[in-house]
Amino acid sequence: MMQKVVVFSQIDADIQQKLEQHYKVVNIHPKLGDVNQQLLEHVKDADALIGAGRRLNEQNLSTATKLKVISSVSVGYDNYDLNYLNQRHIHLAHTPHVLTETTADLAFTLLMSAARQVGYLDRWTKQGQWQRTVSDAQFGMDIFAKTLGIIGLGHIGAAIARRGFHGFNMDILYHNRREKPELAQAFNAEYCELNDLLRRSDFVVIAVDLNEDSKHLIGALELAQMQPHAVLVNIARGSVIDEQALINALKNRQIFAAGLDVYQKEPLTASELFELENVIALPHVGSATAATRKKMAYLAYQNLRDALEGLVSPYLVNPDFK
Ligand code: 8YV
Repeated sequence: MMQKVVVFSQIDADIQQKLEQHYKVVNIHPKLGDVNQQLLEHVKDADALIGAGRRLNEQNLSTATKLKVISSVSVGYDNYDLNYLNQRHIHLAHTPHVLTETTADLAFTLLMSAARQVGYLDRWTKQGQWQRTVSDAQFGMDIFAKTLGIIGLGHIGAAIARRGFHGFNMDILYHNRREKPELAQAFNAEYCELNDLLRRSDFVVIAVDLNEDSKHLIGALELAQMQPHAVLVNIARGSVIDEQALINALKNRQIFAAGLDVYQKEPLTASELFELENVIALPHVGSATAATRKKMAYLAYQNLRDALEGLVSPYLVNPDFK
């Protein structure tokens, strides 16, 4: 009997086709009604789930009787109740590495756009405001040879450091759960306590996983440490920042600008952040190039197949259900 796979978000068409060649496939879609109800119904006899961008926990997995694996098309896995999955002996797989460089590129896109007020100036120019030589209201911040502080020196953080060090001759500071001497040497990077990094950096990029330790890591007190010409970039998860504190800091010009790809609530159709000229706001597109999303989908498909064939993929978050 064919194993059953539930696809809980839109995935690459080629991968959808591969799944349908090997498994009985059911697609969840908001157009078909309440998604949690669809999940409770279709996971009952599902062997695997694949997708991204949806919280999966006891609320929508409690009816699963034979679920072996959730294969997430993402590197982050804060959407999943890992403790519950471990209790239920359900493997969780993710897609690290294939998206590292693409996401690091996006981080620098936000850094440079925020530094040079690209969003505001694009709107200003298109509105016909450019009627004389620009003035200090249109000036930006220099990037070359400035100080880049990276919070979270994982694979993506290291790729961002590489861009800053080799591409822009920047001084690299980093804050991380543990020091990384090999990376420190590669980029002449200095480990800092968080407040020290915030005080000394011209650019602060958040690249940490979201977990109990990093939730609201950046709040009003931390933002107050930053310099008024500093730029904050977040390509990690929105909840690493206290979003209201950020809005206040931007409104009060405590920092120069913010470049954001993630938000406490997603998707986000309205926010005070969107009314601020010193915010570049993107819709969680860190890994969103066609090539990278195809690589992620293919890796997620491989992870699913490995798990259903009883193989221990190196991309399991909980190989031993711990
Ligand atoms: C995903 C991401 O596309 O990989 C991650 O953790 O944040 C993105 O690359 C996103 O999670 C999908 O919702």
